[in-house]
Order: sequence, then C-alpha cells, then structure tokens
Amino acid sequence: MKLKTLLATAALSGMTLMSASANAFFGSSDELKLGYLVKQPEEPWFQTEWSFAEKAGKQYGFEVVKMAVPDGEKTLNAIDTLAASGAKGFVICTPDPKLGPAIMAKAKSYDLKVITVDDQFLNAKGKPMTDVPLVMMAASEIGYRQGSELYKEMTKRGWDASSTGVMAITADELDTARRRVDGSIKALKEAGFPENQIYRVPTKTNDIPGALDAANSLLVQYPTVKQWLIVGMNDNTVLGGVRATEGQGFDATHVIGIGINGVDAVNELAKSKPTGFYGSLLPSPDVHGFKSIESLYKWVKDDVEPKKFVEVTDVVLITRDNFKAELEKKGL
Ligand code: FCA
Repeated sequence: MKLKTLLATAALSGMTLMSASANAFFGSSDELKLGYLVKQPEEPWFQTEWSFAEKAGKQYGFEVVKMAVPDGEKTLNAIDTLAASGAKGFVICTPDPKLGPAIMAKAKSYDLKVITVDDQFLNAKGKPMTDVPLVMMAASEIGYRQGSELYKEMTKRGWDASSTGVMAITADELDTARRRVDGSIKALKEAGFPENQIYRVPTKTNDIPGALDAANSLLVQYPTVKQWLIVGMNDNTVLGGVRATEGQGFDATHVIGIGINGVDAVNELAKSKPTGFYGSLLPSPDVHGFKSIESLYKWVKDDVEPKKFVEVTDVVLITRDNFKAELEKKGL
C-alpha cells in the first residue's frame, strides 16, 4: 500500500472509532440530548434528581447527559462538551451561584437553553438572576418547619430550655441555605426558645467534614450546655453537627438534629440504634428532577417558555419510624 493510501485509511478508521466512542458516550446522534449538571453528585439528593430526570427522558424520548460539576472550571468545560455533543440545553445546580453570568454567557454562545435547579444564580452585583428559570424548594418555609419540629421534640422530651443550646451551622453565602437556617431560628424564637442560647457557626464546606469542624469549634465554646438542638441547611450539615456532639460525649438522648433533604439521611435513620440525628425533612427531589428537565424539553422542542420560578413546597418529616414508608410513597 502506498504511504498516502495508508495514511488516509488510518485517518478514516480513526475518525470512525472516534465517532463510535462519542456515540457510546452521548447515545445515538438523532435523539435529543439535554444535560443535567450537578455540583455534588455524591449526595443522594442529586442522584435522585438525576434518576427522575431520566424518567422524564424515557417518557418524552430524550437523552439525559448527566454531568458532575464540582467547580467553575469543570462547569465551563462541561458546557463545551455538551455543545460539542449536539445537546440543546441543560439543567444545572451550580457549584457557585456567582458563576451565573459566566455560565449564561457560555450557554448563549452555543445557543443552549438553561434552567437552574436548587441554587439560584447571582449576577455581578450579587443580586439573584431572576430572568433565568429556577426550580427550588420553599427554603424559608422548610427551614421554619425544621425549627418547629426541633422545638416540638425538645418539649416532648421534657428538656429544660435553660440548659439547652441551639447549634446553627450556617452557609450564608448560599441564599437557599441562609433562608433555611433563618427560617429555622425564627420558628425556635417564636416558639419561645431563649434567643441568647442560639449559637451560629459558619461551615467552610457543605459536607460532613466541614460541618463537623464548624460544630467542634462551637462546642468547645459552650461547655456548660447539656442538650443540643442542631440546625443546618441539609442532612450532611446536621450529620456533621451530630458527629461532633458524639465526639464530645453527648449520647442520642441529649441531642436532636433534624436535617433537610431526607434522601441523604437514609443510612443514618436505618442504623440499628438511634443517634442524635432524630429525623429529616424530605422535600421533593423527584419533582425537582422531573419538572426542571420536562420544562427544558418543552422549551427546546415546542418553544414553550418555562416559568421563571417554580417553588416546590411539599415536605414531610421522616424519622426512624416512618422513613421507609414515606420514601416508598414517593417511589424513592
Ligand atoms: C442545595 C443543597 C443541597 C440540596 C438542594 C436542594 O443545593 O446544597 O443539599 O438541599 O439545595
């Protein structure tokens, strides 16, 4: 074979190989592709959103390209990859709300449609980008419920409020987190919990290790507190707080933690013995996953403008007693 022919053949087979593997990754080329990008794929919350997005994909006949975007660089690269695969848009829970303008600029450059889920974008001035469609939980209300349930359980246990402290692990730079924690504290105050025994501590990272560090630094400051109520924006934050109390010798009867997300608390609630993690508020990751990508699909396919703001309000308290039944009811 002449060198020229050899090279041409090699180049051709290389190309076929490439497109074959691209198809294996992105699915067949004629099916509509929509991305679903999440900041923390390790959280069952986001895995649940993914699986319900896929359910929508099966129902309507589109492919969901699931991508993990733990930081800004990965997010922008993911958008390039999506565009190259021929996708027409994506749903995203951003790793940082301040990336909003950069994400939108890149998406626009490829003519991709964007729907945000859970965490709202912020513009350069730090203000919410209300023009980008958003599906999220009713943060203040669900937080308020957390505070009410904590107070209710404390009363049920007959604790003396004067020797009880509230450990509120905060993440104020994330608007949904700030609203949940503020809602929770509001409920506790309104129920009559002494305001000067509510202690706030910021977490550096939104995971168990970050919350554990924050909680430890708070616990050493208040050695006389006998019982703790734990407030935080999600299950992992509250779990970090509970682990810290355990490390300081508090047992399950002296701690009440109530998380938010529900699906991230299943292993904890299934433990053979109760822990300080009393329960969790289960919102609707199924609805978030399904609705967000369904409206993206209708936008891309039929040009139906999505609603700018969809607030999901359903929430149920799951504890060791009812978590299996409640999760089953939602098909989780
Ligand atoms: C934020 C939190 C997640 C989840 C979601 C609804 O993104 O980080 O754990 O609670 O809101």
